[in-house]
Amino acid sequence: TSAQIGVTGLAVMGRNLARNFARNGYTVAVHNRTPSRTRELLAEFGDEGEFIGAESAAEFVAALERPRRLVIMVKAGDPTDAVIEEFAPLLEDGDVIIDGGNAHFADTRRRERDLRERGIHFVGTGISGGEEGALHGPSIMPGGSAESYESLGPMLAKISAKAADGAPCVTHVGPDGSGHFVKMVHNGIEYADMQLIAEAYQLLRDVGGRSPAEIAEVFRTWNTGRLDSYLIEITAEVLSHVDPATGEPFVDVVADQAEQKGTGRWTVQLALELGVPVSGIAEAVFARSLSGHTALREASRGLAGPTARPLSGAAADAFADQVEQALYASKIVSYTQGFHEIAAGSAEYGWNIDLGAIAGIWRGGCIIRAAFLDRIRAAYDARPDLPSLLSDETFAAEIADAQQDWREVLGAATGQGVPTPGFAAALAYYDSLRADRLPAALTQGQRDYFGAHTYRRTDREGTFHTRWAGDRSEVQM
Ligand code: NBP
Repeated sequence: TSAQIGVTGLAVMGRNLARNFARNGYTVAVHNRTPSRTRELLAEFGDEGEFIGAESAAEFVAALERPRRLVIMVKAGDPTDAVIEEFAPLLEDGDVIIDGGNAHFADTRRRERDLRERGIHFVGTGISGGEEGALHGPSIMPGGSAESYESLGPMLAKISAKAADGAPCVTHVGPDGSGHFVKMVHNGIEYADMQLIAEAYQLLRDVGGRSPAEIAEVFRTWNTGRLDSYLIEITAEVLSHVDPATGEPFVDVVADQAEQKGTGRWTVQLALELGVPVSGIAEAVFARSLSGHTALREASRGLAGPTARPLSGAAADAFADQVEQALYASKIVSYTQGFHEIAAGSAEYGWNIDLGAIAGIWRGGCIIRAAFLDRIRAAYDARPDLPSLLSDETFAAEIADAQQDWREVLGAATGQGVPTPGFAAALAYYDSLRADRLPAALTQGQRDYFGAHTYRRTDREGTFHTRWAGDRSEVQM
């Protein structure tokens, strides 16, 4: 027999992905640089389905039916190139390499171009959902040729997560780097979601006067409403956990320094290059970075601030409701920014990405899965050319309902000195977009003053400059 799919790289992700294919009835060839990992997989999980263990690259390739489909699940970066160079010479026209690692989309574009010239399809595939997702059903974001997706798509659909309506959480995102690009923005949105939740927690604690266990209950309630999502659910779990060693709330014994692996930073770097304001995601990346500056924080500890006056009783309950409104409104803004970046990337690289389909495949399996994504999908399905999620009537109406509370929460936060960079950036974005006039007019005037950068006028066509150093008369350029 031959295998319909192969997986090379059998650390946590690759191993679980291989098991997922096998459990779904596919014969899976498995290979790893260090062969002991392959043997371990066969010994521990060999009875879950049909596996063909391969110890060498040649054996692995020979085990695959044609066109060969081989999934690479190794550490992203140089290891991916090393593995491609090991296997590509053994492949034939029409074979398909699927990179399921967290590659930067620019690397994926380079690899795809190079392999296409050698007659091999390269499918850069974002996979979200961690270890558990890889085993039980991840959200899958493949980018590559339409031809390769014909045979690969049904297999990915089978192993993917299913949304509540049963739809598989996979779609052909578009050509070359589009899948990894969308995965990158997914992670950026994940950073923003996590930051907003963290700010909500801090507000409920410092302003709302609640304990972590009480806040866990608040999140549990929110999770039954429009904020229903994986991240809200796990937030309640983390907040209600008590440290077994000290009996203290777990959240109080964990060092308050959040680390990062880089996909959030990539999202912001790309947004800067594409000129897309993703201020919420940027604040989330900066908040993690600030948390790690321990010396700077230590040196700043004595700086002046207001005294906190925690609420209680009915006022605390009312405040919690307002925080829910602020969190929800800010979340709409984060997704608005993330989808703007995907639309901009799609336009820049000619990917023709269907934004509704992306919202659809994030409904299950991935870290940002949420009931809310169903509505984003519906908004883009109804109007694929929607300029922004904020221009969708339903979201606009919800923000209209939330905005006063959103402002009052930020008022309380600044008044009591609780940092809320995510909430604040989201509101500033919202107010900037809806403003009739922005002070950008003054900025442009300053630019003309010191650098003769010129300006346009509201009342006439053309480009103008004022002779600031001379008689201040205006010239048309
Ligand atoms: P790791 O990222 O820890 O990579 C370990 C694997 O890479 C092992 O199979 C290792 O082989 C192999 N490898 C390395 Br390292 N260098 C190699 C080389 N030069 N040639 C051949 N193989 C090499 O594994 P992971 O955590 O399972 O993640 C796999 C990929 O999936 C990564 O790109 C990751 O970013 C991505 N991802 C991870 C998650 C997650 O939750 N962990 C989620 C989504 C995506 P060895 O056994 O011989 O050392």
